[in-house]
Amino acid sequence: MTRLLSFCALFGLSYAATVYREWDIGWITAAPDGFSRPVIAVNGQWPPPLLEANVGDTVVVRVKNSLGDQTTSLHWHGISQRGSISMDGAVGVTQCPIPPGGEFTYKFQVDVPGAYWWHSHDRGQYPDGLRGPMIVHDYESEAALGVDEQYTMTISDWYHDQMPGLIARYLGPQNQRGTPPIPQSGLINDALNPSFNIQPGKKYLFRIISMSALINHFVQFEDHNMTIVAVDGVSVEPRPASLLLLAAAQRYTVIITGKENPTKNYAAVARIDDTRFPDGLPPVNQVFANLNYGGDLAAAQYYAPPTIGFVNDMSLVPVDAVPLFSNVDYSVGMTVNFARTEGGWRLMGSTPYVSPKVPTLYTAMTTGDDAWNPEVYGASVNPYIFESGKVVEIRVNNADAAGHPFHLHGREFQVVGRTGGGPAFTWNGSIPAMPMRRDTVAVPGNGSLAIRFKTDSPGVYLFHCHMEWHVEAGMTVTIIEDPSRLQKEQWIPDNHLESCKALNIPVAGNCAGNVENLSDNSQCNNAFPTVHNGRVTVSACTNIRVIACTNIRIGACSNITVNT
Ligand SMILES: [Cu+2]
Repeated sequence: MTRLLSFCALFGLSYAATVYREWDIGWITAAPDGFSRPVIAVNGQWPPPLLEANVGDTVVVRVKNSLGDQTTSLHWHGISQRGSISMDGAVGVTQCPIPPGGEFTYKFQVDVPGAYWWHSHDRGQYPDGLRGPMIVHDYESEAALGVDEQYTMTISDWYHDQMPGLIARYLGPQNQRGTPPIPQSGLINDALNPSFNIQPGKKYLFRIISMSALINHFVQFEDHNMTIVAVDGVSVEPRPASLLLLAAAQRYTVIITGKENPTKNYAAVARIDDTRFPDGLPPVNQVFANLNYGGDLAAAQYYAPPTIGFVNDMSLVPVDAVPLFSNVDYSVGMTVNFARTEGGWRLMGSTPYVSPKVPTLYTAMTTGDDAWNPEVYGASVNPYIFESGKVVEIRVNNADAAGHPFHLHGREFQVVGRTGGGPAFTWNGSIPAMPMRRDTVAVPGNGSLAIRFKTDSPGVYLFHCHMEWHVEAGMTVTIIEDPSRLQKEQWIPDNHLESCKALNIPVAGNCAGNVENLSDNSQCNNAFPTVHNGRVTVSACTNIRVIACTNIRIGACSNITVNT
């Protein structure tokens, strides 16, 4: 037995490899929908590369920022970053921005197979093109699916203007209704009408990845049924489907089978969710991919799939059958809302998130036992500090009429409840015994959401809406897990600190860089002042309870109750 185990260990080791990339990030011109505009490319190429690795591999990406006029960063969406939280790529959270001319190395292990993506996590930058798919392969589980070929299918919205100007207008006082900019096009694989070759009777795995900044897409394969086999990075029991709804950053992995007797080439459509725009959607390029059977068959045409009847993701069951995380240790409530501020309109979590002067991870690493005190991080990052080995429940109450896709960095969570938003989203009140897990989930308009996860990896993790406009508007909170263990077990690479040095960003102390009086956060970047807008109730920090928690001190929000 021992000999067998040793052999297996050796055998397994021989497969773990290092995937090494050097990415020079800079501007080029591209016209994916026929309109030429500057886009952010990798090594002079746009669309940027697909990043592929095998489970267990170490990924090393050495970045050079050649943008000239902007800082940058790269986030690896859905990757756990266990033991490597400094590689998460979120500017102001786990790193300083990479300055123009700067270099920065990301190094992390990929431990769960599935469909992921990478994107800039700085200045609302990724809709300018700096995003791409990332696939972690596991040949054993892929072979078990019995597919003949694998395709990656990204879907996104696309703007003709660049983000810095769009963000300024969105957040500015002239945007009286807080309306996000409307994209000009949808894209599939960064084109209007790409093709996937299909042969009769063959089985194809499609990894469908939303890289949207705003738009939800309804996805349907004309006259072909899908079988869902994974949601985000979680394999699920096979589930037939004819229609999917993907919000920004969500992924579905599906299997389709080529028709035995195709009578034409068929469309794989990604319909922009116009139901979100009650005043109507301005003309946009709706996109479809060509399921190409070849020969003399008629070309595929766009058609509008229905907007009802999409799969309720809560009905999916993870293959690993992880049971409900019971015995909740921390129960946290957050309200999502519109609020008017002096600078214009913003959306808020408990308060609108404002990036601190010191990246929150660096504060957690350098403030000793005070790293358990929320005051050290400042109210404007909405800090929640949890011990390891606990079960956390987050309840999101959405007072806004529109839905929002919430993403938790670093781990998948169980979706245990959801209400509102119409029949497809109705939750009957019972908690599933084996809840669906994913890393990005939509809370419906005027609805609510409850998720649970285990704190099993010390680090600093954002929880935020993945509509990039709402990130810029502050719909973000920060989760800090066990800073004491973090200080003992992890470190910040020197090349990361070089970026801070070049930009004169402090790397130690509280949110203001104060290393002497850690609880003095008066010099930290402050929360946006809010004004009641007359439409919805602004309720910062309501409904927050922290229970069964022994060594937490609350200072950031005045009306949190703590039951020890
Ligand atoms: Cu949002």
